[in-house]
Amino acid sequence: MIDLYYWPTPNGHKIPIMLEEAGLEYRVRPVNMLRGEQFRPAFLKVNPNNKIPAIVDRDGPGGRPFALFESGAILQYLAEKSGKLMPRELAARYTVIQWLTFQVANVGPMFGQCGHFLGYAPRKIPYAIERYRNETLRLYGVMDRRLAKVDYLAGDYSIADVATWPWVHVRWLHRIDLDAFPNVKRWYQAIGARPAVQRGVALLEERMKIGNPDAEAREALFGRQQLDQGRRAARRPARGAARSRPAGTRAAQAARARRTRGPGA
Ligand SMILES: N[C@@H](CCC(=O)N[C@@H](CS)C(=O)NCC(=O)O)C(=O)O
Repeated sequence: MIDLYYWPTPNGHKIPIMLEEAGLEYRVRPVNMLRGEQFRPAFLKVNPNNKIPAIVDRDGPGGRPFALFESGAILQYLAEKSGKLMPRELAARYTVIQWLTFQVANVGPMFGQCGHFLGYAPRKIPYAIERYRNETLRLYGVMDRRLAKVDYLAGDYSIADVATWPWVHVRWLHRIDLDAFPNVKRWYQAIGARPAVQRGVALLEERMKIGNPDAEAREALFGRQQLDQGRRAARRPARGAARSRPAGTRAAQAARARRTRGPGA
């Protein structure tokens, strides 16, 4: 049994898709990052970087529980554990790792910043929007040229595709027209037709909220809690944080912990 610490976002989606593809048993531990649950002490023990996704494999190496964060590491672990979506042969294996790293080091951060400045920033900053949207378009171009030559990023369907697909899935936030990238479009549709992908991306779908954060979400995602992981938030509220509802205080966090099921709750 694998505990999946999760919230429905592109980085989150990668892991239930892989768990479904691999046929591994898992249970969901929602971490509502819009309400600051990523700062709960029980979750910080699993991921000190206060981000989803993370897992605890109750039957890890040596039969002991094993905690893991960073989606790229989790995907590799699940591929090794299941023997799925990662070839054994050295060159093919490193081609997968190369395109997986391309996702975690390029697609995730650049698309993420593009989405931030288009959909989350409190004011529109043309330089930042142009910079990150251009990078996003450039990366779409790299993928489109690659996918003109091969069916999937690393040749055969692999964890590199599982990592990348959820970011193309939310392309509306980045104002991307897939018709401009026909090979990415073909790839996106082929992967989206897989039942495991459809099951994975449907997990907690009803709670998915991308862009347009309310004051409490803005404080949790970009406020002072990010600097002190919720420890000193009661003393020094972030500028612009919600004033009517002290989202970052320990008391508010404790009240939410009682109301909401999640890690350690
Ligand atoms: N490099 C990390 C990125 C994870 C990440 O950015 N997660 C976001 C959601 S997509 C998150 O948990 N944000 C909450 C926070 O930053 O407090 C990975 O690939 O796992």
